[in-house]
Amino acid sequence: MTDKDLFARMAQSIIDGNKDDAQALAKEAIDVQMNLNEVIESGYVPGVQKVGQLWEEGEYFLPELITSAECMKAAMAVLKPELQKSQIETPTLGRIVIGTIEGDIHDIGKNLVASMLSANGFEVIDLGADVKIETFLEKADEVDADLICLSALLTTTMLGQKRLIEQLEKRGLADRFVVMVGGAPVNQKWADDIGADGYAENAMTAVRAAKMLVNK
Ligand code: B12
Repeated sequence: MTDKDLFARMAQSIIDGNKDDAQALAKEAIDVQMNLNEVIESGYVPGVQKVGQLWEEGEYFLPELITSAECMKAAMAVLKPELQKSQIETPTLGRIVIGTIEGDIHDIGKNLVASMLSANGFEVIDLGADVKIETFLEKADEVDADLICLSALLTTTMLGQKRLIEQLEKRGLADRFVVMVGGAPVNQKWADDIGADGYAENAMTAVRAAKMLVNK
């Protein structure tokens, strides 16, 4: 079976909501030593994207969405320990506090970004989803974070990214913390408009952007 066939089956396992298949395919990818970053981005993520499309077209409803999200998490649970193993054994590149903004429970994309950052040598403190602005600020202060990463999947919670940056400015902390934003409705223009230091479209580019931002 080619990599392309395997990617297609991974995507299908998410679309079908078949947790056993999703995990079995992840194990197979590890056994045959595939590039796991590629497995996530080209195998499983297209599956979640297709589910999003089916939901938008009215073909899928909330239960299917939830089942697919659980499948994605199940596959990631298999892949994550392997990703960690390949983590570069060098001193940390920087300390990152990451989470999804308050009012938003979407965490698949945020988890992917957190896993990739961690696998690429950053120390990642993941606050989870539905995180209050105050919690981000307290944690960033407590661990002396180099970078705060904010995920938002809803147009309403994007505003929380803006509010956090406003709070940093209000408290005279804008120069102390670097902020990177992301999430499906977020783009470079939004990042510029709200004064974020960085933006990345996906987990791979987030690693590149984070490296640049902490070296600034
Ligand atoms: C799965 C899903 C759910 C699951 C979430 C499960 C989970 N644990 O995350 C469930 C079923 C729970 C859910 C619930 C809801 N959802 Co929903 N959901 C989705 C769906 C289909 C996929 C999202 C996803 O996981 N994508 C795959 C990941 C890999 O992509 P991603 O999240 O974009 O992340 C990538 C990048 O954006 C980036 N990234 C992400 N975060 C960050 C952070 C940083 C710092 C950086 C640099 C990059 C970055 O990198 C990631 C990896 O490549 C989207 C549709 C879509 N097309 O996006 C709707 C969608 C986001 N949901 C939507 C809605 C409306 C809801 C609900 C309000 C539905 C309801 N009526 O109850 C609730 C929200 C509840 C809440 N308060 O949060 C809307 C949002 C509309 C809007 N404009 O605001 C969407 C767009 C669907 C639609 N078209 O209507 N949802």
